[in-house]
Amino acid sequence: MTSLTAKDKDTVKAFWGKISPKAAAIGTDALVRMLSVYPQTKTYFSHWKDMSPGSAPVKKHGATVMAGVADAVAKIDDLTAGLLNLSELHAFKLRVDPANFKILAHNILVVLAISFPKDFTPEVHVAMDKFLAAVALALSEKYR
Ligand code: HNI
Repeated sequence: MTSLTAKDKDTVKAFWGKISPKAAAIGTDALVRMLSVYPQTKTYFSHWKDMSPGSAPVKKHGATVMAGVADAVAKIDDLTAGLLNLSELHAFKLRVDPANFKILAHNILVVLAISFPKDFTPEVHVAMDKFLAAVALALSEKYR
């Protein structure tokens, strides 16, 4: 994986600054897409009362996931250490197949592109793609 340059990091932080007020809605949309386009991901959420688009648990978890991404933006200089506890939780408690991190990262990227067509320049696209790939990799750390 190509690592984030100093310029990429600045681009991620600036773009995040713009979109963070809408983070919960972005997370919800990304989760809805993930569950619908990659239905195998639904197995992890079978304990929810309602997994349908716009349901309370989907909205709540959309906000939760994006709070995790916000935390990752803050820890962008050392994602492996910064996300170690979250990685441990997903690996040993939730037992999420790490292939799914890339799937959610892709869905977040799609929602960002759709929601912010003007701000989502090629430069932002590449920086966010690299950042989300780095987040997915950091979350996979405890599986090794
Ligand atoms: Ni994930 C819980 C962050 C990808 C399944 N997840 C969380 C929590 C955060 C979080 C934060 C709450 C932790 C806590 O309670 O302390 N998850 C993230 C991030 C990503 C991610 C930042 C990737 C960008 N999680 C995924 C994926 C799956 C997943 C891809 C499965 C397909 N996560 C879960 C499940 C829970 C969870 C399941 C518990 C939710 C619940 O309601 O029980």
